[in-house]
Amino acid sequence: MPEMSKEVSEEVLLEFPEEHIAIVRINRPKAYNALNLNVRTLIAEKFDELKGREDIRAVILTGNEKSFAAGADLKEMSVLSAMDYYKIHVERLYNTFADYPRPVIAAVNGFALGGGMELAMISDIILAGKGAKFGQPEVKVGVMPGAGGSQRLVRAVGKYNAMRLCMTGMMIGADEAKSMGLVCEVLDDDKVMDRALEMARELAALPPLGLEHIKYAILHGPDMSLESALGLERKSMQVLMSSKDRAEATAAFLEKRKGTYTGE
Ligand code: CO8
Repeated sequence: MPEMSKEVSEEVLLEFPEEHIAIVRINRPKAYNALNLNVRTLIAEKFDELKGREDIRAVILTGNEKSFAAGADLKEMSVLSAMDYYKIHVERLYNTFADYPRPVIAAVNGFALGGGMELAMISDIILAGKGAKFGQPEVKVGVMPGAGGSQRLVRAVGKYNAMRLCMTGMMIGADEAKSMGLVCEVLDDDKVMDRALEMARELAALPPLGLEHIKYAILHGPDMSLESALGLERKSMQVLMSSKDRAEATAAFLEKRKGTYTGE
């Protein structure tokens, strides 16, 4: 990896606003949070760090008010040969985030384009400001989505919407993205982070093991046969039945009190 100056190393910030919650914030405002190699590497590093933090139960991935991330850094990419690009192994960086087992909320304001939309789609829940713009414009620079943009998108919104977005490279607004099932909630632009924190708080108060198993089953089940996926679901349910958190959650319900969970 190249040497990183302090300024460069702060292109992605890891914040802990309150107990059990982390924010991964893309911080490259001069380039609309375009994803250069440093930003991609730092996002992977932050999620790697969070994997070792059992106390963190929900993560918010966000950018700034103008841009979540405007895609790959086109200036940096323009000088890469195919072999340079291959050797970067972008998929390894994205996989470090995709493998993160606990809930991730993408809080999107402004542009989520190309690699930026791909990052949002690796998240589990997408919240967007009214002014957010989504798109997979790779075709306009002679390539195609290369970090899950075509594959996660078709699984999220179906063939025809995925074809329309990837083939035309058009941008769509938050309401349209919600109507096709990509965005979960559309909020006033200045309320996106408040809502993301509120949701993260709700998630952080739930049994973490249950959330991990739900995430795994929903991510992996659809690529299996229905019978295998139902088996995966059933086995996960059986594991959860033997967890301390299940006993505590049931007792809390019966005793009309709030449960406290350890993830065991
Ligand atoms: N990469 C590098 N710099 C960027 C990027 C980007 N993706 N997006 C914006 N910037 C920079 C601009 O170069 C400009 O910098 P400067 O002030 O130094 O000239 C600054 O941000 C402001 O940008 P604009 O002046 O263009 O601002 P506007 O408000 O007019 O427009 C947009 C904002 C709509 C976000 C516009 O900047 C835009 O369309 N950006 C590019 C979006 C895009 O196509 N992203 C890439 C998608 S492709 C991908 O992610 C993977 C494939 C990459 C393959 C590359 C092969 C060469």
